[in-house]
Amino acid sequence: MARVILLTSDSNFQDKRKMITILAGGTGSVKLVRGIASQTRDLSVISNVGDNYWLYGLYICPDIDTMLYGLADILDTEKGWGIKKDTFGFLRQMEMLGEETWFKIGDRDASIHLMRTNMLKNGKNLSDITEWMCQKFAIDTKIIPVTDNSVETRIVTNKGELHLQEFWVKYKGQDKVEGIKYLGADKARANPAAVNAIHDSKLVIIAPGNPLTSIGPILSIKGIRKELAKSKKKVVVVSPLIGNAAVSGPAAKYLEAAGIEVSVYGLAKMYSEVASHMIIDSADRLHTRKIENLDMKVYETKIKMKEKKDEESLASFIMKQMHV
Ligand code: FO1
Repeated sequence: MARVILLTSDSNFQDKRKMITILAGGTGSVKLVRGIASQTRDLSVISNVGDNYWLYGLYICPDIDTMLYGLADILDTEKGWGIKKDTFGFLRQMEMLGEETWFKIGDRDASIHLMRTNMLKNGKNLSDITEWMCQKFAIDTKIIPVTDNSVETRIVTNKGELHLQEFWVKYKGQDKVEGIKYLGADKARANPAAVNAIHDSKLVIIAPGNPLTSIGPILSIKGIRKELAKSKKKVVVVSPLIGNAAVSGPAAKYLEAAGIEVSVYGLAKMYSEVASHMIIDSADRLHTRKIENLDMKVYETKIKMKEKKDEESLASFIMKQMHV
């Protein structure tokens, strides 16, 4: 009897039976994405766009770029953003020309923003540009901006409202946070590729990104939230908290301002509409029973990813528990 062997060399080939989608933004997310990417090629990443920022006429997409650099293994892992060993000649020149230089754009990093901005001006959308960048960096993982429309994360402080980058980088997160807004989210159209990725995946992971400034803007888009709620049974959240502190970054400050309890239980309540499983740190096991009462299945493990081997072992743990 003849045997048919299907061979494919198409790097875009994806086996939908095993496809994994990760909702991501920021440094914590990149570590987990790298871990999962080390085990499968059938991976899509839906990226936050809320912290995108226009500066010197350049369109900067920090979460997309951090993901690109992380997967291409050129990320400056000390800082958690930018390209390792980048130089800053461009920025020094901008300073000499009298511009503000609080946002540290490296020379190689600048070329990405420049290309992106030119491509936007030539009529391409952010999804096409990001796909092109993935090809240039020879990345198998699909990076999908959650929307091609503008959604801007604004931090409401006691001194007024600021773009996230201004609040966190320019003013070093000093002011009292009174709230968070996702400007444009109500009108933004969910990227159809993102909705399809959620629909087609066997497993959807909400990465351990900042719940309100990395994941929040993604969930603020109606089409995404609706698809996740429908797919809830295959959605797992990875906690970005251990105890009442974030593994990294200002998550606790934003959660407090939004009136959300800073604990894995507070997060579980926040995510319970769109997820049915949660990975928490073993140190938080006291909350397990309460989270299970929200009809969520809980898995305890070590969630801190200091080294590559931690990224890979957390990824294996998730895939094993979720039967992928
Ligand atoms: N974060 C900083 O704390 N300081 C910076 O000067 C800075 C520059 C920067 C340049 C490009 C880029 O893609 C990211 C950059 N970030 C910087 C990180 C960024 O502000 C945030 O961490 C993310 O937006 C949150 O995900």
